[in-house]
Amino acid sequence: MKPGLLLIGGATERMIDRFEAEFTLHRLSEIDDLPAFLSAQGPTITGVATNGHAGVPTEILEGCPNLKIAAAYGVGYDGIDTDACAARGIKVTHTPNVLNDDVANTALLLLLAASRDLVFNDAYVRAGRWAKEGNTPLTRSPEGKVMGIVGLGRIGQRIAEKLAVFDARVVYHSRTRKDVAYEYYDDLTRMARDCDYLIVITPGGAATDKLVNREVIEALGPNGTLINVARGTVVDEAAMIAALQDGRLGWAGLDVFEDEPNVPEALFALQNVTLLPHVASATVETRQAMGDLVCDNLSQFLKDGTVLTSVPETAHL
Ligand code: A2R
Repeated sequence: MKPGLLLIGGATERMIDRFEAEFTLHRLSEIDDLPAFLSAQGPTITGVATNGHAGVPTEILEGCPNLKIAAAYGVGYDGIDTDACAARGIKVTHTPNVLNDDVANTALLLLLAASRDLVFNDAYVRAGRWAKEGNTPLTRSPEGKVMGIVGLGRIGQRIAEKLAVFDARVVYHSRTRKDVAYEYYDDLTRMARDCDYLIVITPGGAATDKLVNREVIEALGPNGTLINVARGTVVDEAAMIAALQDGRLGWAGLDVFEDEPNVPEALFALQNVTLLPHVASATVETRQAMGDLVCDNLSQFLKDGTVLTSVPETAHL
């Protein structure tokens, strides 16, 4: 009999095909009575496929005593209780690196869209306003500006490389200094004060909660642009909105929000923001590579008990 796999998050057809080849697949979305399912099938479940938001609910951890692997579709895993998984001997995997380029590209997309008022200008043409009202206001050039990256990890480093097209001066803040040519700031507020753009790309979770607080936002200031492709929790959303409303912060380009998919309505009224529905990695190519890595982790685990891309917290298992 094939081992059981419980699908908690979403998956593509290509992933489903591979899951079904190796596992008996159960989809959480099709289970009406979870306690009944867990008492009947829980012991057969060896793996779960999830994502960094849905995580692995405690009820499932407790109801699946033979669970050994939780494979997440995405690089961030702030919604997964990795301590609880490690304590139960469950390996947690994620999908680092394969999404670096598209997430970095999304940071550049938001940066350009915010700088050149892309959304406003597009709407202006579509509404037939150009012929009636004339040219739109001048926008801002990213060329030669100071761009601060908050979190110079796998994605942050790719962003830094891609910013070379703007001839920008790249600086960064992270917990530790890296062996790179970019200037390091151990103080985020001080860096924000020196920056025209602040690009946030740390993990979410408790350690980075509201890392970009009111003080950092005000240091970035009325001529500054905040780009967030990390997690909504990393920025104090209420402080950011207030600053965007009264001009203490110039512009923002946001792919992520505190309470997705709910976005504060106050943002809808602002001209100085560009909003995306958390799509940084959402290209056909990158989602396929992410899905393949989820499946490869599960397959390898079935073969020899090892995985390809463990999160650091369960790498010792
Ligand atoms: O640990 P360090 O010094 O390498 O810094 C990491 C930085 N970071 C922080 N920076 C400042 N304050 C913190 N409390 C803090 N915690 C972490 O974020 C590192 O430079 C960066 C994370 O890099 P990676 O672990 O390589 O993550 P990756 O693949 O770049 O993805 C970043 C995040 C995901 O977790 C998702 O939330 C999002 O991008 O898609």
